Amino acid sequence: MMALEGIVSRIRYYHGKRDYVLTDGKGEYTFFTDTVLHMGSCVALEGEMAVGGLRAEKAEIVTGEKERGILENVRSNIREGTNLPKEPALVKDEVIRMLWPALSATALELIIAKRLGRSVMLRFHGDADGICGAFAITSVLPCKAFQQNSAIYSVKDALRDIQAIGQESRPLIVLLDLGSSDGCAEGLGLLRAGGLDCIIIDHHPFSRKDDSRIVNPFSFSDNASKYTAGYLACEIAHICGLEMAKAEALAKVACSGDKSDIIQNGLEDAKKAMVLDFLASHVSFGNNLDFYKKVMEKDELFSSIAQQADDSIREAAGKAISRMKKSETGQLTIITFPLEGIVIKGEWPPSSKITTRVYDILRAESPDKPILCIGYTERSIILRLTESAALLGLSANDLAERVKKSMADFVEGGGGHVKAGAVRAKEGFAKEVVNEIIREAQAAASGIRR
Ligand SMILES: [Mn+2]
Repeated sequence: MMALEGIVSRIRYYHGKRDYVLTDGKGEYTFFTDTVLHMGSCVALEGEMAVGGLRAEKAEIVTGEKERGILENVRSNIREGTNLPKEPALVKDEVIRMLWPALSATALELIIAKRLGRSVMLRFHGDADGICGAFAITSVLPCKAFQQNSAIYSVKDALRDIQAIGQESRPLIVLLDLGSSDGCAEGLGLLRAGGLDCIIIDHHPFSRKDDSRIVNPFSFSDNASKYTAGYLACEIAHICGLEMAKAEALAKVACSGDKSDIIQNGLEDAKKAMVLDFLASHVSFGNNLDFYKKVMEKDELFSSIAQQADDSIREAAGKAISRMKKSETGQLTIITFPLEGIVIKGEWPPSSKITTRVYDILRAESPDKPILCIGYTERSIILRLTESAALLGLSANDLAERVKKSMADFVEGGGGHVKAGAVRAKEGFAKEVVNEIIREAQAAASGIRR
């Protein structure tokens, strides 16, 4: 007689019959029983070894205290049997070293989830960063993956997900490139109340720093948006076994998409990111990962989509240039243009891409000129400035921070880097905020001359 305790981690159906795989965290055992069991069931088996596996005479479903004990045992067996790398592979700076315990703990959770056959749902943000991260995670963990274009995980989202996988085996939800900002607290609270476990991999500013389920570089730095969620997911997937070359290739595109230089990325990465952003803005929800993958693999399709995406940016940039206003303060040239009517919210091309294109054109015309370029819609204001404008002491991030303070009633958020930034204004107040940014920039530029 042989006895085994563990979790049903696989069920195989054939010819109207089924057999099971049980894991105790050390090994996996095929067994047969007449008792009907489900994925994730915690069971105690007794039986004899037979051809192909254990013939269980007794298969008892264990619940309550004993179940918790067995589950903890299985988890600790997996933990002990798993060799995790000792340090990050893609980025090794101080912030990522501080984030490393959270990154490897998350990777371990995913490894355990896979071994236990947990029912995992991945919700990824619908842009190049989120999609690349989703490619990485789904390559190491089978999950149902869905695109989400809002960065806020709402009560509605939570209810939908509870309904979708709440009844399945030890459900786990992974939110990627969304979910940590304060506006998500209610939705997440509901998920947890519904018994759904949730892991969040994100790089948006957040305040719930005591929440151990949130992996977010803002825990350790205020200048953390450059550690993109897609990059973090690649680092995690690499711990879970994704090959270094694949992890790095995906992380480059993710970073390119979010204008981050933590990993060096080039023109090819930018092109891939553009195609993913373009696709994601046309296919707004559902499981599109397979489709995206196909496009990336088919050269001809990829090139023609890249061409189309690029053409529409060029066309929109042309329209923006025809509306351009120019002002000069000392050495600094400030260019502004409204994007109203050129940009349609949620559609291609977005205001950031158009503004960048106008900026690229202006910079190509006069490479050494200090230029601040501002494109704006009713709510969003995009800032780009040239290297020589930065040398005058200007910073897009500073400008954003200043109006956040001086126009607190009209500005919802903003930030960025030295040469690129964005500000979100309350509906209808973008023009006022743009004027204030211009005044700040002029003051900064003339301050330097004095
Ligand atoms: Mn992102």
